[in-house]
Amino acid sequence: MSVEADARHISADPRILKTTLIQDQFHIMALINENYLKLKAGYLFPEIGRRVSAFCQANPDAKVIRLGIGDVTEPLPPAIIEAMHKAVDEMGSRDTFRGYGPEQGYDFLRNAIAENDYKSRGCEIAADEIFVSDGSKCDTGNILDIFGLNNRVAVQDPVYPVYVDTNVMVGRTGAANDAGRYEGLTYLPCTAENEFNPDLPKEKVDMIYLCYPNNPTGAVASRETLTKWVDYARSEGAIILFDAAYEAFITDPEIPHSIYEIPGADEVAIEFRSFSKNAGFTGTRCAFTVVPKKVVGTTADGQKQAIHPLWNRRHTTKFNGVSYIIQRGAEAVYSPAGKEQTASLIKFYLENASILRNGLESVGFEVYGGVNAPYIWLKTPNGMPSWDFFDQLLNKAHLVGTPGSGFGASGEGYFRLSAFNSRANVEEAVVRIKTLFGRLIA
Ligand code: PL4
Repeated sequence: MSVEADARHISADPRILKTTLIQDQFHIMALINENYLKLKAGYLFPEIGRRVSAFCQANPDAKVIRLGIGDVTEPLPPAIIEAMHKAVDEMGSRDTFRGYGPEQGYDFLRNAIAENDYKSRGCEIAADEIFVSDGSKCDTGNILDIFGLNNRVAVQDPVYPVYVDTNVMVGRTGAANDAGRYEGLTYLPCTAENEFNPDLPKEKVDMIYLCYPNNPTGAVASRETLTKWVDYARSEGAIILFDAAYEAFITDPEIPHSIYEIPGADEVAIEFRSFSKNAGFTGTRCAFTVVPKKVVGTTADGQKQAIHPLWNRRHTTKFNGVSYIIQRGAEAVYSPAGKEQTASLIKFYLENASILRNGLESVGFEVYGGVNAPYIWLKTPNGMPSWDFFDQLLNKAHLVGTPGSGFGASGEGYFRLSAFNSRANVEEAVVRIKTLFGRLIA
């Protein structure tokens, strides 16, 4: 008998025996991660892309305006381009060439972030608590590597789908029900009735994703709201995963830009930030995650364990750093010229949001968001299902948006429009909306 076969026969664990028998039956094929089979349909954004491509193929003359996926349209600001050009030149000379950089990011960028995003707002975040990465999408998914599977996780509903899908992938959930909600997750409904700010969970949860300014609803969290969450996390031993990808769009001076503006948050919160939307890096890729050294979890036997070294270990083992050229570009976001130029980019997109909001309101839509966020969240007419509204808008006005149900069950009956587009396209979109809908409310 071979060593492998022998090992199979001596296993006392019936699950192992079952597994090996199945492997025998299928000629010892590699087993898959079956959690992926629990995922409902495709990932939202490729699904929108698929439907739009099919429409464009069938209607090649249609001038489709895309307000669906939140992707920037305006070029990188000149200060950033200049810094990147300089960095390219450095890479072309033996004296200044760089190979692998520190996985956590170059000090020049980590220091600039600590100084400008945190110290300037009174938050004591040290440069070595900042981990530079190639995107918040990856970071919000990858962070799950360092947490136990038995944690109870709460998500806002509707929500950026990455949080839910990555929890399904790692095996923290059961199957989805007909509404698309996965067994094992705690959903926190965000609707017009609660002004898109959910109540605290009724059951104890261990990890909570919060996204402010919110994708998709455009809601923001006041100091009071954030304090409520920080207090909850501190009293329940929970950790908040705070996604602030749209922080730069906050216009209300009373709204905190970072969760660390709340006392005690640096003991319970991890914050995700991105250069994608403030500086136009969606195609260039640069972001960062803040893991304060004071944030702790526990081992199964109750020992306290800091999260920072775990994330440092994960990041340095599975990631090889963002390109030097890109990090120099990100550093330039904090230069005087970079600050001015990125501020005018944000102003431009917020003006787009205002044009969309006004246009929709003028024909009677109930509209939210778009003031401290680049997303408009509207109620579909007469409670129309959100994918039906998507089809109607695409077929009759050649406009693409994102169906609210794609963000979660509580998003049904809502629809998201993105303000990331050229001014001409946004104005044309409003004309088409007015033509298609006339006045909804007489
Ligand atoms: C489509 C709350 C957009 N293919 O660019 P990153 O990775 O630094 O940031 C991604 C991200 C992180 N956190 C929040 C976000 O909303 C996003 C980007 N979301 C959208 O339309 O909702 C782009 C989506 C992209 C994706 O799958 O992320």
